[in-house]
Amino acid sequence: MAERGEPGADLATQVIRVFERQYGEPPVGRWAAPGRVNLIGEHTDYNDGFVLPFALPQRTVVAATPVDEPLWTVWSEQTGERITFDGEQADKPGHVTGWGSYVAGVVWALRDAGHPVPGARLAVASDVPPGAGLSSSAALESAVLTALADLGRLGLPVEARPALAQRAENVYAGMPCGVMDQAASIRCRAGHALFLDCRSLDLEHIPFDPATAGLAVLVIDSRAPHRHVTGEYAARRAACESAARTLGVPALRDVPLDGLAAALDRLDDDVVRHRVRHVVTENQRVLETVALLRAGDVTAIGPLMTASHASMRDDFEITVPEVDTAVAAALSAGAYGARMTGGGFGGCVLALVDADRAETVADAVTAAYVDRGFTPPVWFTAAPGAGATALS
Ligand code: GAF
Repeated sequence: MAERGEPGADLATQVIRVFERQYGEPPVGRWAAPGRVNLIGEHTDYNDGFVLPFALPQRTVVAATPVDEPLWTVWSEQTGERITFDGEQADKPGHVTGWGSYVAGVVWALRDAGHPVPGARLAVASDVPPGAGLSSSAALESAVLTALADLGRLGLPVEARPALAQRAENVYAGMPCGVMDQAASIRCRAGHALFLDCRSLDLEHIPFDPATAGLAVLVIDSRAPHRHVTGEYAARRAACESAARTLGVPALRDVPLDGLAAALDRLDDDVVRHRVRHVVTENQRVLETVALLRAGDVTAIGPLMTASHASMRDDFEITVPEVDTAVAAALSAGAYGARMTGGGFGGCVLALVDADRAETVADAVTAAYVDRGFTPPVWFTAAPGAGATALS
């Protein structure tokens, strides 16, 4: 299996050259925001529940300079495209499409909230792989939001930023995601996982440094083709919201674990019962994972990760054969726990392993892929990195 190259290395320098090539002068500043993995707590965010992501070293870097009119020009080094939109176009959700919708969406969300967003020239470079479930869109939104907030001296509190970036994605780009990815990209701290209550947006930085315990988090990109992701995601969200209405609670977060059996009895659709069981048990697994990490017992979170995967596979039905194969092979090769991370239907698998066995476990996953005739996966090990920031 191929190992990905060293992330993040010289993107910050590269983006200056890219900006100069596009606009003929150096940028006023540079800002960066990371992709993320979620250690545990999947599809709990839009149910007002708990999540535990950490930021990746891979990040999106934006170089920018303000201009005097409400006009945004954006070059993407990844796609080799340049887009331009004005205030009127930014004010029409859906007008700018593709990757540009995440940029225009941020401008829209800021303007809609009454902020005097400056026009700007921007250049974007990123090593967050797109389509791998590592939140490349949230990294782009968060980097652009951080850049525009600084350029316009908007005085935007960091606590308010994730919800604005989420609105960009929900309303402008049309993806009904929760707040986890934007919160992770903006608020994570190096060496920590982010324990977030998605209802109150209260958060706690939980120390999480697998390397000091001789461990590693292996991130395996399943390379499964993403199919119908937005539609399936929206369907899961709708099922959860309708179940909450039937149960007479504001959100599934309000169904306690010891009230789960009674709640399930009140639902007459078997599929919906499975969805509810996933969310309620997953919230509990997040709380138990946090308790174990607070106690410094990192390997003990393995079984919770594996139980989370089983719940996503059997109850929430968001896994695909590639990720199930990767999880099973990683566990057989000695991982303490393994699970798919992110929205599902492909994306990445996390495996908690002894650091000196990372390659062996990755090789075992490759062998299982070869047996099944799947496209070979790509892997890297990830230590928790920092959230969005200005670069000096
Ligand atoms: C995607 C979404 F964008 C998040 O909000 C979250 O719901 C996640 O899927 C599943 O936990 O990444």
